Amino acid sequence: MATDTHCPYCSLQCGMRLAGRRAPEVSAWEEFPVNQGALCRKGWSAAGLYGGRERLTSPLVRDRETGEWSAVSWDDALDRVVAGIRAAQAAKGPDGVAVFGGGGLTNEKAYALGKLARVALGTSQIDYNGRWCMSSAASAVIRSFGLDRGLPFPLADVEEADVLVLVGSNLAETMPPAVRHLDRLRERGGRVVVIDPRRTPTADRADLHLQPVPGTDLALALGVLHLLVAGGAVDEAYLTERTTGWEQVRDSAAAWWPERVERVTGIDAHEVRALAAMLGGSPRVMVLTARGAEQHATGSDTVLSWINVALALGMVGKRGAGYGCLTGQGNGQGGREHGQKADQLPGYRRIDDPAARAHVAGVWGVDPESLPGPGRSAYELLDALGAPDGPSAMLVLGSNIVVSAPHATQVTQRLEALDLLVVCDIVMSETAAIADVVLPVTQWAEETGTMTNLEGRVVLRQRAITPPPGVRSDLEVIAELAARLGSEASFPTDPEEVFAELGRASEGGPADYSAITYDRIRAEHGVFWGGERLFAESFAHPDGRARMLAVEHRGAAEQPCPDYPIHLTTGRVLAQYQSGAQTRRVRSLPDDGPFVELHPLLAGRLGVTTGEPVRVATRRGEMTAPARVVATIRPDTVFVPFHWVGANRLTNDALDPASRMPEFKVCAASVAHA
Ligand SMILES: Nc1nc2c(c(=O)[nH]1)N[C@H]1C(S)=C(S)[C@@H](COP(=O)(O)OP(=O)(O)OC[C@H]3O[C@@H](n4cnc5c(=O)[nH]c(N)nc54)[C@H](O)[C@@H]3O)O[C@H]1N2
Ligand SMILES: Nc1nc2c(c(=O)[nH]1)N[C@H]1C(S)=C(S)[C@@H](COP(=O)(O)OP(=O)(O)OC[C@H]3O[C@@H](n4cnc5c(=O)[nH]c(N)nc54)[C@H](O)[C@@H]3O)O[C@H]1N2
Ligand code: SF4
Ligand SMILES: [Mo]
Repeated sequence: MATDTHCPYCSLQCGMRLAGRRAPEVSAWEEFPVNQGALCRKGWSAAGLYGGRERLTSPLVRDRETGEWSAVSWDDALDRVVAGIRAAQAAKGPDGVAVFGGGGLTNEKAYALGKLARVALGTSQIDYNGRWCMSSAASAVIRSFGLDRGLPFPLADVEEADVLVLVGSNLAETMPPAVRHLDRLRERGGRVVVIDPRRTPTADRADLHLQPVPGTDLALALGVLHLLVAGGAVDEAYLTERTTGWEQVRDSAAAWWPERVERVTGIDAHEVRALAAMLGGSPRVMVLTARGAEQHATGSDTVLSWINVALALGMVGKRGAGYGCLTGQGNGQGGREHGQKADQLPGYRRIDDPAARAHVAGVWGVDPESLPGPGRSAYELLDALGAPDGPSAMLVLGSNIVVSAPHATQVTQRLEALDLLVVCDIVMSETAAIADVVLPVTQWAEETGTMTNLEGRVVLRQRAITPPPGVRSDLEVIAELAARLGSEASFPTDPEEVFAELGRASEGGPADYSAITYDRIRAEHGVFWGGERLFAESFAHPDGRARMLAVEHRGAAEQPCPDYPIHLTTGRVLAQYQSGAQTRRVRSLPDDGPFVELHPLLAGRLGVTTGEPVRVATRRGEMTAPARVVATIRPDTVFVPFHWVGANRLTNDALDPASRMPEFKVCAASVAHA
């Protein structure tokens, strides 16, 4: 018998069927609407996650002097964790212990983790890797629309657009089954625009590909807006009826004539004009941003600038048009709604809102006064570890920080400065490898729980196979820790029970799950929170209007200079996922290690050819990897994938002031033949 479930990886959460009791066999689940049976090669090979030998099946503790690991019982491991937490809190108060979560965790886990932090540990110091993913888009849409749901419409609406603008998305490699929507749109006569410093497989499918200098998307948006105003293409009636702030936004674009845009972005003025003409003349324009536009110290302003373009055209709320952010991690959406974020309580409530505190404290059966306030954001939290006023113990669930954090060498030193690092994982990730205690947990096909996909559709991953002996679920680990810490609040371990509690805690909040049940999800192929389409009639601000906010181009935090003359950008390849902790262990996926993508002109200057070692250095560190010489990248830019240790030794930890997103997508580098 086969079980209907979803892929262990990205935010498309493709439906799949699993059969086989010991090791799962993946087959298509044609009826699930988002992917209609299609999977990318990571999905097809997901059964390889059971690569046996590398799976952790016993709690492990590491001797700090010898570095040796020994297997211990769960009781001993948990006692050691609780003793370490107590010591940290005795020395530093409740905030002496930190919690770091992940956007790949189910809603139930994210919720339980936030509750563990606020109730059982009493710490404000919790945040998660979603801060490095879509936080810039989230902060922008909360300010402009008043509510954050990645796509405020089903993904298939893409097919109805006349022009689709993808700003910094390589979805042909990052969510391949979504490509069919692009193909259908073009079959209908619609056009696709891709804005990316590289001509990616996604850009190969575009009618117009603009290749900006990394970090200049905001200037391009201002230039487009300038031309829309000049050409009389803005929708004045919509702006009057549905928005506030248009005059300031219009004025902010006044000085962005195409030749100035060309100087800043490196995109020919005639291409800027072509884009504006295409947008101004189309009844349905849809703008989608992804990490290329967002992972910058100016990421949230960049998203605002593209939202302003969509609003000026009167598109937001119109079917087959508008603005959306393509989330990334499996539960990138739900993971940011239920309280593992430093400033947040379940239901996307704010932790500094007295009414929200009272409601959630009521569900948890605790005094609202006992709940801590907002804590540090992900990078700031990691940067404070081991500092006099920072946490000295940390619990990690669902992130491989050593590989994926910016300025990773420094972050790794901070992790090593902790008195206690505890990692719950499936495998010995690079972060687990420097922990004091590693707790082996169940994964994906071995457990049940909900995920919220990129469209805000809550889906159900169902247990299909029996976990190996020796592992426990994250929910069980959280509950055990809470009990040992003497918490009086209840921590259920049955996912459906946790989901029902999450529903009550989220009730009345911006992301209200109270009407969603496992049975409804099964019956309806997922349930959208807030409804299928948002903003058709009004926005989520009290006056129902969208806020247009004027933003200025600032550019990358680190500009090229004689010592570091090249732009470095980072991102993904199709066959690997994130820090690679999971996919590098799937034997049927290619694991060729990192590479440096560079243009023939640059390669010629350096005297390197494909396969030869290239050294890339920035103010923070260096790495060497084989060259991949391709004509598809800007000659002033190099690209390194971050699925292996290396890329993040180089990246800049400059943060966006609103979202606290690090600038993963651009810094200044020197490149040489190694
Ligand atoms: N294969 C695979 N798929 C994945 C993942 C994975 O690790 N592997 N991870 C998932 C997750 S968590 C996420 S967040 C998504 C990410 O999905 P995407 O955002 O599509 O992926 P990235 O490769 O990070 O970045 C997209 C593109 O941004 C471009 N870019 C770099 N700098 C700039 C810039 O300044 N401006 C513009 N306009 N573009 C720029 C890069 O060249 C790259 O092609 O993918 C999800 N899907
Ligand atoms: N240079 C550069 N760096 C980046 C990016 C970039 O574009 N460039 N992108 C950023 C983005 S968008 C993201 S999302 C991050 C992602 O980077 P990470 O936060 O490192 O994410 P993963 O590699 O998915 O790590 C998940 C870890 O949790 C484990 N795990 C999986 N499922 C579970 C579970 O259910 N429970 C527990 N306890 N563990 C589990 C996995 O084995 C793995 O070790 O990287 C960021 N870093
Ligand atoms: S696109 Fe994403 S969810 Fe779908 S099979 Fe690939 S990794 Fe899995
Ligand atoms: Mo992400």
